[in-house]
Amino acid sequence: MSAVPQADVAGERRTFYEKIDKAYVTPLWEVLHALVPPSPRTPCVPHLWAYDELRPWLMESGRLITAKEAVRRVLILENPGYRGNSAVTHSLYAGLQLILPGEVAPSHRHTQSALRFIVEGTGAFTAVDGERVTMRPGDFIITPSWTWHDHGNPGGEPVVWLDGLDIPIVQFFDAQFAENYPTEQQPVGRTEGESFARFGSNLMPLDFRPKSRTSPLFWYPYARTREALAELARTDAPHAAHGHKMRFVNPATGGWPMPTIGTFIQLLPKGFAGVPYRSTDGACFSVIEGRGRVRVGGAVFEFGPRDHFVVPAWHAYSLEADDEAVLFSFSDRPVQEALDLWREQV
Ligand code: 1HN
Repeated sequence: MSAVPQADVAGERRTFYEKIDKAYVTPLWEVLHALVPPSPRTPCVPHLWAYDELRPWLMESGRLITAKEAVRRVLILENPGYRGNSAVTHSLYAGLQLILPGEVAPSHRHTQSALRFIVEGTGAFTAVDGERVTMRPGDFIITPSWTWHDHGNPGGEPVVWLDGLDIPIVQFFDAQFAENYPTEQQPVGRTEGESFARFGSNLMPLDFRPKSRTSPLFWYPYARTREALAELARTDAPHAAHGHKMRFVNPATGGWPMPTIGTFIQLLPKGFAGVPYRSTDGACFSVIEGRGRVRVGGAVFEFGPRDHFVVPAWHAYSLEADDEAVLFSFSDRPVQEALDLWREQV
């Protein structure tokens, strides 16, 4: 039995907290429940960005600023539950980048890893460490950490792609470095397709030894991806939640293309109605083909080609397709797996 009445205890505690607070000390028992919740808590919420709404704003940004002045002309897909943080999930960044005919996005490098998933238009290129690749819708391209990269559009139409970066992860570790290349465009030292010839045909040079965890293959063309999906769909029964889902691989290691970001492609057969699924890696999706809907957290988001949506960590979601649909997605799964944190529930 306490000799002190409860009201006084509350007052005494407050006085105590104020006293120690001045010395940057704070009691664990007031925050313990929030620090170690029984299941994942995220500030992020599910959301869908309809391309029909975003496209006019992308084109408007094209009139307001050049790619050169902007450095990168991007509209960030910012999670509605996590405004002001330039993040689509708690750990990842997403944005839609526009490059107009004749424009150049100047060369630079940074420790953040990036992916491009081409949404609209053909004829722009991205250059990675001296090799250019022409972007086509559905192509998945990586810009490994600390590689020089610039983009250009010598073609005749606007080109839009989804950028996915590990910015919040690198920020968390305070490990950001960046620098500009001395000239606007880096010199082209290799012919287009060299990396693909070396690493894109289930072959690699005999003495190749990976120097990093990032894939030496930086272009995963949609033509190949689509073929693989079609064959899988022809021969396999779909997974109850995912339909026909594959992960992109680093051909030199069998691991993920990048150490911080996992990337996926899935085909939902016409009429598919998936069972609910959740995992600890929240994901950002880009719709390539088909129409359907995603049910998540009591909401229903109808999707069609070029729409983007986010499913936060440990939010059960289910996918449905009216016609055959293809979805690209990316998440922080490689990081969680490396740290033995990743869990899923079907
Ligand atoms: C970046 O370098 C690119 O190279 C795109 O296209 C988006 C967002 C934040 C920081 C660097 C690019 C970026 C970025």
